[in-house]
Amino acid sequence: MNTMTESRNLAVQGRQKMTPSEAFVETLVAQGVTDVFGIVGSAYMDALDLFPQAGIRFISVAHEQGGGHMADGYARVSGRHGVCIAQNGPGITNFVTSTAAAFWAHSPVVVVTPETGSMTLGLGGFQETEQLPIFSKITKYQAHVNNRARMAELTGRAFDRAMHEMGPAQLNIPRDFFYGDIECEIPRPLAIERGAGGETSLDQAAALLAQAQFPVILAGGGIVMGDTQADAVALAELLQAPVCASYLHNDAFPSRHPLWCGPLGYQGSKAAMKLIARADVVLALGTRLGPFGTLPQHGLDYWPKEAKIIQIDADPRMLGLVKPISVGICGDAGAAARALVARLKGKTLACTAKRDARLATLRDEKGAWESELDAWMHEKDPWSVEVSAQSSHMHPRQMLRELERAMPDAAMVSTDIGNICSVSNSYLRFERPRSMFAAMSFGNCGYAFPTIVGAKVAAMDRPAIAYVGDGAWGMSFGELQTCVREAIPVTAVVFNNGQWGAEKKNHVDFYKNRFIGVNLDHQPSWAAVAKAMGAEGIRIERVSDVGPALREAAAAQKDGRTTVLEMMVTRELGDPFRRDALSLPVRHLAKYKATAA
Ligand SMILES: Cc1ncc(C[n+]2csc(CCOP(=O)(O)OP(=O)(O)O)c2C)c(N)n1
Ligand SMILES: [Mg+2]
Repeated sequence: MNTMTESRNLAVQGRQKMTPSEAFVETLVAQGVTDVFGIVGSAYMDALDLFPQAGIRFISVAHEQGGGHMADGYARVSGRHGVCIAQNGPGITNFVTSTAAAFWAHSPVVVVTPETGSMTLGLGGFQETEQLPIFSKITKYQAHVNNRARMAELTGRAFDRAMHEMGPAQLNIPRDFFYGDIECEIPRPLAIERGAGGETSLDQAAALLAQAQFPVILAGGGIVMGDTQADAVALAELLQAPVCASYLHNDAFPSRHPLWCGPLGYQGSKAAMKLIARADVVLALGTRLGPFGTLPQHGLDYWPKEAKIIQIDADPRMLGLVKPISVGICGDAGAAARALVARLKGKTLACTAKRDARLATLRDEKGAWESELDAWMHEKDPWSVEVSAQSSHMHPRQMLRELERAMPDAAMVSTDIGNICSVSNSYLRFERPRSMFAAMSFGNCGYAFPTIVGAKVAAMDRPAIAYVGDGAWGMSFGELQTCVREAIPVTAVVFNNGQWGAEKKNHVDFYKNRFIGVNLDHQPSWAAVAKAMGAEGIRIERVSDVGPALREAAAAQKDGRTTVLEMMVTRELGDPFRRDALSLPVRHLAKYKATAA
């Protein structure tokens, strides 16, 4: 899963005298760290000075938030730690959003947060803020170096906990503690293997599956993070069970596999929803069953309320948290899948009798959904029809279908959180895990671009493509500087619809088109901006140009070139995000009556 065994030999062995900076850097070496994202700062300069000899590349970014997302993308594609570091105070507060995003993406990011000096803490000196409370709810573990002699121990623990608990760990270091003489031993990584779960609950799950007439597997992020897709495939094939992907984990199961139905959730696959709605037993494999990911969609309230649910998750706190379950298994998705296969192999399975009918339903539903997508050229609500009729630009859905068709093999795709990015969920299919890097449950605009930059650093041989709305692009395009400066070639596909579309959709549906703050007028030409920043920039007006442009941009990555494809699309908008959470406006005060529903 990682390269720690090789790197173990590179770090110094045995107890000896060193400086805390050396102890910190050597512990990074022991943990296999080769890349650190951040912005230079005096707070940790003594340690930074050692990076080149330690074999660690410092990737200098444009904004710390971008650096944090890069660490996240790096971790998500490699399964190894992503590491970011910055100046105490403002550099560190810039990490907040990216740390929260990594928390909900379950990424083992280590956020190194040098702090104001221990001798002036509390005096209101320069660049001072309490750095632990800020991150307390968005990290799995916080290490505070309370004594310089503990630098190596606490650094090692932060790295271990990030991996064990699958989420960000903070390492907070008073800046004066980098200096001095200490004596210590560099700790080696503590690898802890996860098991399949309790024997009794695995037996219960196997019994339920053996009796199931219409079992459906819901494949989650645990399969991706555990690099265990083959085990999920083996279990699905044994049961001949349709497989849905959990929301934004389209890469949990190979999309060309006949049992694959597509993703559930916002802008997901109708085939997946219709299949799971018929299940009498659902095996939720490596998923927390997050509430947003199973909301009704396309008018379908598909969650099978009568079905028996078996949930497998590595975090016991997620079991039965959101959906009632019949059996909860705290275990590794792959190990649990293998344990279930071992229990079920050779047994009489009730679902075998109905296999042909089930597979026929699966084929029919998938066929129907593909035909519907093929025919779904544009959005059909009156507002969308009106705005697109006035426009010569591309329909977003047509453009997304072309991107899908041109997607290079082994591509890594990150997606942002706008309307078009969300619609893309229907058009993103992958054959291998660690390929889709969506903004996940934190859902912050500005996630996709820096995340794909980090992913590229971890997998330079794979095409790296970010889908980004123009609003979110305005937040994140600064990292083009990083691509150019650090020679990290990626492709950004920017959807220029001249609006914060996802939010505008709420104005259309709930506020009678009273648009406030949603139009992005007077935008620059993003293609021209890209060129001015030293990247390629291409403005795409026609659907027929979309595929060739994507292929060319992906190929240009091999020559070290970053490309921004500015897609000129209409202002039409797909279904909204939060129909569940908005109400029509009620106004009691006379002054505001005109805005009542
Ligand atoms: C950091 C942040 N700010 C605000 C929001 C609220 N928000 C969600 S989607 C969205 C609009 C996105 O617009 P754009 O990126 O242009 O994509 P489009 O919806 O137009 O496709 C906004 C503002 C958010 N999710 N994250
Ligand atoms: Mg937009």
